[in-house]
Amino acid sequence: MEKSALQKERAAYRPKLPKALQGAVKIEEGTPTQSVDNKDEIKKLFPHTYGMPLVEFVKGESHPSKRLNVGVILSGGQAPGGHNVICGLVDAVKQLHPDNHIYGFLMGPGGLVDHNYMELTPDFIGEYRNTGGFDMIGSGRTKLETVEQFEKGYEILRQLDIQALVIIGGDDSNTNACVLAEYYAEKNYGVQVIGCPKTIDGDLKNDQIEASFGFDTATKTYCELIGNIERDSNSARKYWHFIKMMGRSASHIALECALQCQPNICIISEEVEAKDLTLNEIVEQIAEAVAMRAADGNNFGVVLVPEGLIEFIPAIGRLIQELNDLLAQHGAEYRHLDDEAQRAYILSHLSKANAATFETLPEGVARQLSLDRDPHGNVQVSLIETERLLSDMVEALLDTWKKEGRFTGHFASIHHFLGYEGRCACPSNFDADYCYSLGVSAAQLIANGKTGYMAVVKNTTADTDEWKAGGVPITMMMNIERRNGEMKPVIRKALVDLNGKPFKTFVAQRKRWARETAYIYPGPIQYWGPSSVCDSTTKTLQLEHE
Ligand code: FBP
Repeated sequence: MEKSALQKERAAYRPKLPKALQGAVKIEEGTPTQSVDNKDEIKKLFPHTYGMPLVEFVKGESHPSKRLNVGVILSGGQAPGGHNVICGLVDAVKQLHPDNHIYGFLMGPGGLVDHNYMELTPDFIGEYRNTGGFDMIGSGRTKLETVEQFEKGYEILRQLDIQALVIIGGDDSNTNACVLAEYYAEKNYGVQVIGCPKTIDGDLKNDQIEASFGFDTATKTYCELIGNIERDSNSARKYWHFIKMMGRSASHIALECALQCQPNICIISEEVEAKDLTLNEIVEQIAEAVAMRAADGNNFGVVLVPEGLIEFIPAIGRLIQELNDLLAQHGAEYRHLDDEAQRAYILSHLSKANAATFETLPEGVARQLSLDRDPHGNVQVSLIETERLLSDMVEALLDTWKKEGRFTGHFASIHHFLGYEGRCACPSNFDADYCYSLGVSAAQLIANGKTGYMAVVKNTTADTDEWKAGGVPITMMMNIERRNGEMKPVIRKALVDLNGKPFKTFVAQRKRWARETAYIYPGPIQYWGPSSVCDSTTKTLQLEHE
């Protein structure tokens, strides 16, 4: 692999570990836990993995460890730092016993089912230390959910004499990790399953998980680009930039970038839902800011739009719910019809109110909502051009206002989508350290015989030395939700908390940002230099832990 100068220097970086993980480790167990909701149902569904205690690692004495082999899977969307989780895992598992072997299943959970794997030797992983991407073993979105898949997986785990499997994924993948842990425990197969909290979206967090890895680096990457766009906009003074931000349902990424860059407008989907705003009301709010700035002679600006917005507009949300059920029950009947026939089929099967909403949507958006889902049943919001939809509607409204004499300025828009360009960035110091620590924690959970746990590292706003590592039972984070027309046990997704400090800090300033040009230019991620720059955490994390 040919390497850039940065890659060569970065390879030498030694991730910092919490004190408790720096030498021999012992485990401290807390009291039994309960799920966040639907306690009786979750307990019934997970009899072997429900109610286990929280665990924390503290300094201990070294004991000889029994030999074991470990498998690892990268699941779902890429997030900076995944390679470091694997490096931490491999280093720690090899330290437990030099004859231990670690196998990576290729291209996501599908690699386990289809028996595609490779051994991860120290030499091989050495090439990937502190690098972004998931290309070490690839990733995929195959959903592990059927007994046939679990049994196919078990075949290869037995063949390779693997006693523990680590699944590095988001909320859906960790939910499936827990189902798999329960199944293997029920069958007494002697295979432990451990999860690791990954996703740039930042929505896998709760009282036990402070942040999902990748959020720090991805948002820093986006902030550099937003800052550059803001400066361009303030230099040319002729464009309104509409920037769609990745992040699936939650608006954590958009909010973090707003806190760092102070754009003129940032829409928060969770607020749109809470205030029951319509698409027209959102458009009107943006147009008002455009008109207000134009009155000051500022015919330019920057708008951040979370990619999940469309699902949170209550009328569209209700439509999606009904379309999900329709797709689950009758998808096969209309999936292969031509566009026109499909539209007619859907319209004739929807309730009156939802059919009316469906009819108002541009054809491409309507098609996206009615058909394509990822394997976990999520609407593929990254593919919907919400930023264009909004700017077109703003333009139309401003045209009307112009005729009425209410708008005298000039409006020209440019569109961007910031998503994929942040998912494989070279991990920030925070993510490099955090991920390596998660990998070592996963190894320690395995060494201590745990299954159905997610590796966690807490106290992450303190110095790395003071971070606390341990594990949280996955069932503790679960509740029952409707998915693909069925009630299912799932990890509760963390949306932006409208009573939380990050949102409140944003609300306290947004009026000023809309009117003035209060941009901040964060610049690129720094890997060396003053700690205030290269070791800083996200604003979200800082505000949540103040
Ligand atoms: P995960 O939840 O798997 O981490 O995925 C994150 C994400 O980047 C979302 O923000 C985005 O909506 C989605 O993946 C895009 O999916 P794909 O990579 O399949 O296009």
